[in-house]
Amino acid sequence: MGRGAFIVFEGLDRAGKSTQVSMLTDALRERGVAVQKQSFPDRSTAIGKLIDDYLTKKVEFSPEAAHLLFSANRWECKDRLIKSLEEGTTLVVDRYAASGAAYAAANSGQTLEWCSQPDRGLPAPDLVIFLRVGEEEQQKRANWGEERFERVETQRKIGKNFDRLADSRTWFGVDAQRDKAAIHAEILERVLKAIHECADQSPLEN
Ligand code: T5A
Ligand code: NA
Repeated sequence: MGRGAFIVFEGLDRAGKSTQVSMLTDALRERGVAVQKQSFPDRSTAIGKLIDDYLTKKVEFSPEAAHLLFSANRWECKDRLIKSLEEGTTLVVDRYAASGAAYAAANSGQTLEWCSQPDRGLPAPDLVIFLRVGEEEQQKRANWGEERFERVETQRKIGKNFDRLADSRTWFGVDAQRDKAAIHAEILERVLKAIHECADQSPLEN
C-alpha cells in the first residue's frame, strides 16, 4: 500500500477553509478513503492554548515569539502526521507553514525568508488548495474583525505574502466567492487526482 496524500488548505481569514476542509473530509470518507482532519493552530495542546489566548488578545507576545509558537505547534504534531501518511491515511490540513510565514512577515519587521525558516524540515504538502476571496466578501462573512489579524491593511499584506509563497508545482488556486458546493466539487476532483498520485509514492519528501 502507498502513502496518503498531504493536502493543505490556505487562504486569508474567512476564505472558507474550515467549511471546505469538512466538506472534503466527509466526501472522501464516503468514498472509502482513509482520511484525517487537522487544523493549525491546533488549539487543543498546551502550546495551542497559549496561541488561542494570543489570538483572542488575552495575552501579548512579540510577533516573533508568537510566530515561533505557531511553528512549535506544527513541530509537536510532526511525528503523528508522518505516521498517518505512511500508514496510507490522507491528511486534510486547515492552514500550515505558508500561513505561518505569510502572517508573521506581515506582522513583524522580519522578511518572508526569515519567517519561513522555523518550519523548514517539516513534511511538505503534496497539494496546497489556496482559496481566493476579495476584501468585501471576506468582511461580509460571520464574526469578521474579532481576532487579532482581521484588519484590511494586514490582510492585504498577508495576501501579497501568499502570492510570493505560491509554488506553481503544488499550489492550486480556487475562486472561493462562489457557492460552497461549486467550490467543493472543483476541490474534490483535484484532490482525488493527488490521492491517486501519492498512492504510488514513498517515502515522504522534505
Ligand atoms: N495564523 C495561523 C498565524 O498567524 N500563523 C500560523 O502559523 C497559523 C496556522 C487563526 C489565526 O491565526 C493566524 C491566521 C488566523 O488569523 P484559524 O484558526 O485558521 O487561524 O482561523 P479561523 O478564525 O478558524 O478561520 P478563518 O477566519 O481563517 O476562516 P475560514 O476557515 O477560512 O472560513 P470558514 O470556513 O470558517 O467560513 C467563515 C464564514 O464564511 C461562511 C461560513 O459559513 C462562515 O460563516 N462561508 C461562506 N459564505 C458564503 N459563501 C461561501 N462559499 C462560504 N464559505 C464559507
Ligand atoms: Na478556520
